[in-house]
Amino acid sequence: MNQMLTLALSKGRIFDETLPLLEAAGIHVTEDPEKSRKLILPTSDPQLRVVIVRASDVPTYVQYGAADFGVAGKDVLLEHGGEGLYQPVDLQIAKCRMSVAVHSGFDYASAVHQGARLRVATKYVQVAREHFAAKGVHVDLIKLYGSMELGPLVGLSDAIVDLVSTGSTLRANNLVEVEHIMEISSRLVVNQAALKLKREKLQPIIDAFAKASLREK
Ligand code: PRT
Ligand code: MG
Repeated sequence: MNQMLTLALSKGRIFDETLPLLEAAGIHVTEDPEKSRKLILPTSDPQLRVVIVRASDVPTYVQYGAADFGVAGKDVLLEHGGEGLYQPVDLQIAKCRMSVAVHSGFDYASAVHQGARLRVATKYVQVAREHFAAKGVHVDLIKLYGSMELGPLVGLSDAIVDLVSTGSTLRANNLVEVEHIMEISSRLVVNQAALKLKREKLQPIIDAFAKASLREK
């Protein structure tokens, strides 16, 4: 039986922080995606290859079985919906938080208190919609695909919902965090059919990732 496995990763922090987990499973990725233009990378295990995709596309590749498993941020999974995905392990990598931020001169608390309708720019419309609905704050959501931080600076929006790790991007742009929505980390996601059909090959890797990720906590 063919037990070839395909792992979907995005370049950058997810790739970098998944490498030690792969190492813990005895797997080395032999090429650096930052240097290579290849989209399919071989590994030291002839039965495992890595495909490099956009972070927000990882759940889609795994959902359709084009990749058997992958690593995706909770932010990405909440927007995707997680349909068809088994999420066995919180890998505790690529950690950050999702927050509401405004221009330092904007009085968010009193705008909310007065029941003002707020314009909020974000890539995370599902999470933002639920967050403000739960608070009873009326918002017009403006979907962006990047550089949310610019929104309040040029009058596109009153607030943004974005990921924050060190806070230096907010500080550099004179923005302040006014609400903390949730903690974010990356999860292992597995195609449900692959888990059944390729369990013999997949389970030891899932177990090694779970064990190694305990050390990240
Ligand atoms: O960059 P690209 O548009 O290709 O895609 P992406 O942004 O979805 O991918 P990538 O690789 O940047 O992020 C992958 C995952 O890493 C995200 O889905 C998150 O789960 C996680 N992660 C962890 C982060 C951050 N930390 C983070 N700081 N993703 C993005 N950021 C950005 C944030 O959006 C903001 O612009 O970094 C900036 C803030 O960083 P600080 O350190 O200045 O606060
Ligand atoms: Mg990015």
